[in-house]
Amino acid sequence: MASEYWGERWSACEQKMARQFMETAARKQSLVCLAADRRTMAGLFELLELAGESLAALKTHVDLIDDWSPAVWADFCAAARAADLLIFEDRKFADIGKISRDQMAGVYDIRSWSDLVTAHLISGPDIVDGLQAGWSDVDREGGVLLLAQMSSRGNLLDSNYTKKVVDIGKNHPGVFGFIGNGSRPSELAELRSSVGSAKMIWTPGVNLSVGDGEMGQRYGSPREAVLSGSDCIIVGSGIHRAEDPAAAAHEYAKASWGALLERVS
Ligand code: S5P
Repeated sequence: MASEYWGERWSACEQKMARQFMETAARKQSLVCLAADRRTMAGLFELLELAGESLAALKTHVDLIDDWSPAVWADFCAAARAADLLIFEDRKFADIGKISRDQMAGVYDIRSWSDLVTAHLISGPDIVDGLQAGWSDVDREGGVLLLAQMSSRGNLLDSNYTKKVVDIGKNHPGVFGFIGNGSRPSELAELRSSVGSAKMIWTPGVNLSVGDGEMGQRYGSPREAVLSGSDCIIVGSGIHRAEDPAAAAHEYAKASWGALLERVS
């Protein structure tokens, strides 16, 4: 069933986790990854409860939660899994390989519950091996999303840097895919053409109200992002700050799924 919706992405992208994401997305008719940027555990549980059925994945920033504890976090991750969601910790690792491996452990023990993490490739390709070693240390598997572009204004990830990240990442089995900038559909389309079909591109900087956000964030339309080659829209404040997060999540699901059907048709 997922194969008919995803077209060439399904046939080219054989990684287990990518297939799992595409199947969940097809079942829920949504390409939405919620950026669950709330600062209390109660706020996170509430979001999951309200928006869960419209989501295809869940993105966390574990270090911004004021009342974090390992036990409550374990319950939260269990609730996310019960809602059939991959858990994506947006840690944006950037250190040398062996330190990144150790940073997967520590207080938050990211390796034990994350399916996906983000990393910058600024320190070189060993960071991917370090993160993969982190998951192996606890007999788990995971995938790395490399930041190839960013949505924030004035960022230093120019097209030359993007190209180098893609060249290294696209043939690395530990790389699940790339973060592309949803606020600039033309840049996203260029990214897709250099990545090819075999890796995911996930996209922050999308909102149903296009334009500038807070502190340099920029937004483009979810539909255009998907038509330009994005496989997943990462939506934060568009959902968690909406008056009715459930209705907002549903709107983003509809827009993103409709765009996938349009892209594949
Ligand atoms: O370039 C980026 C990369 C990421 S992962 N720009 C981003 O905004 N993000 C993340 O996406 C950011 O950390 C936040 O969690 C989310 C966007 O949130 P929003 O409220 O602006 O939709």
